[in-house]
Amino acid sequence: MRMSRYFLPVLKEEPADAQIVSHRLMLRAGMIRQQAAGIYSWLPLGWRVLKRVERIVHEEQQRAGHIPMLMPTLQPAELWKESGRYDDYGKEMLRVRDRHDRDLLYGPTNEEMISDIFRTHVSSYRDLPLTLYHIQWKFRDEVRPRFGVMRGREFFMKDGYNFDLTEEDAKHAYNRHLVSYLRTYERMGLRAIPMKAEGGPIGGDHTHEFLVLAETGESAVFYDSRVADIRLGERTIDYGDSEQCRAVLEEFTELYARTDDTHEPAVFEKLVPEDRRREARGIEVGQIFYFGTKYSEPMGAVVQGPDGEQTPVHMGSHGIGVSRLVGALIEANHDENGIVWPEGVTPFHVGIVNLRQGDDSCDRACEELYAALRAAGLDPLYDDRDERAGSKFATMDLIGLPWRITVGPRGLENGVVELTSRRSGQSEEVASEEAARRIREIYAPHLPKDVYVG
Ligand code: 5CA
Repeated sequence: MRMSRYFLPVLKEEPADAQIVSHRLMLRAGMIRQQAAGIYSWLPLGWRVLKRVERIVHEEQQRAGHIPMLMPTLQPAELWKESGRYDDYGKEMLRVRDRHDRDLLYGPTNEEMISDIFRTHVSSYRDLPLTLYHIQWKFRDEVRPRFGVMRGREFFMKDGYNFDLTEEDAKHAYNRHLVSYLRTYERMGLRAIPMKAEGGPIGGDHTHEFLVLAETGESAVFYDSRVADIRLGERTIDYGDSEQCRAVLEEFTELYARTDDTHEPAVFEKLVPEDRRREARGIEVGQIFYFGTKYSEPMGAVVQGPDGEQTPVHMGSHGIGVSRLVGALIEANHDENGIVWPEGVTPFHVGIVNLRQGDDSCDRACEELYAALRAAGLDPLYDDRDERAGSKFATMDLIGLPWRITVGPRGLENGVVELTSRRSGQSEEVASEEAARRIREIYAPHLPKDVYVG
């Protein structure tokens, strides 16, 4: 993309009404525009990050064997009356009436609808196990939408639903989701800690939330400091192997880590040595639930078991806050000059700054670099505007691309360009081809995997 042709409405001034850094930076970097309380347009730069996050979620879900689909945002009220949640959900649910006086609602989640799809099309245990998911906009009429996309009213969420014959199979699905979530967050360069939590309106007491530690987080968390050091890393996991998945769950959940909903001070003090006790704040970026037959029973999601008996399926649901993650990523990755994107989610892979637009050799070198990077399947953002160097650098720093290549007349005389890391601030002078090679190498592990992602 050429900056001169792009739509990047960066703000010069600090937005007055944004309380936390991610919200401020998303507004300043021209990523979002608020349209109503808790409802946002995703401007081109924000949309790119949202799509990168979404893609990683898709890839990791499909790697775990989960099947993508898409359900609508509007749902008929009848389905929710069957489960009893139409009344329970209260004011958080946005209710709509159509021209035929039929009651609809803007879906806050999809347990009912997926159970309806399941009961219509699945009748035998031979079709299990089955896990379906989608990534779709949700609406919850939050009392206090705040912090930009962190607590929106309309937000983008991945929600997945497993259907299993037995509790044991459903627990495997639960553990498999935990592993796939760990991988998902790690690929984004985030450390999210699974913590014992509460079921809330979704239900079930077998549930974990995934929390990214951040001072601005809305949840109070209590944990053993050692839990923050565990990584999944590059180990190979066979998602079909229930023992392997269970072992990962145990490794990540045996140490004390709880949100304030489940925190027990006496247990905390008993289990965790004083020097390892941590009290902090966190952003909830996902939650997994096992709730047995809570929805399948009232909604008739039953299959014929091996013994010929009709039996309600065991279910769980699993959510990732895709739009919230964009804010959480910025909370975890910024400095005083702006955002610092991890390579896995950056909106563009590298910025090219032309220090003397209109100079033949500078223009030519930039064009060659731009073409070479694009030919390698990368997305460079080329600042080809006729602006001062200082202003170009400030914009690049604000929008946070992890790498910048600066092309100027003096360097070119010596056959070099400057390659700068946004995170460390360190620069190196290298030949232009070498800069392109390095960028290709850095991004090789981050390029889209060979999975269908709609
Ligand atoms: N049905 C279950 C699992 S699919 C469910 O809805 N879970 S949830 O309520 O925990 O939501 C899943 C994730 O969506 C949360 O972990 C959080 O990251 C995100 N989320 C929830 N509410 C909001 C909101 N108001 N704004 C932004 N993200 C949200």
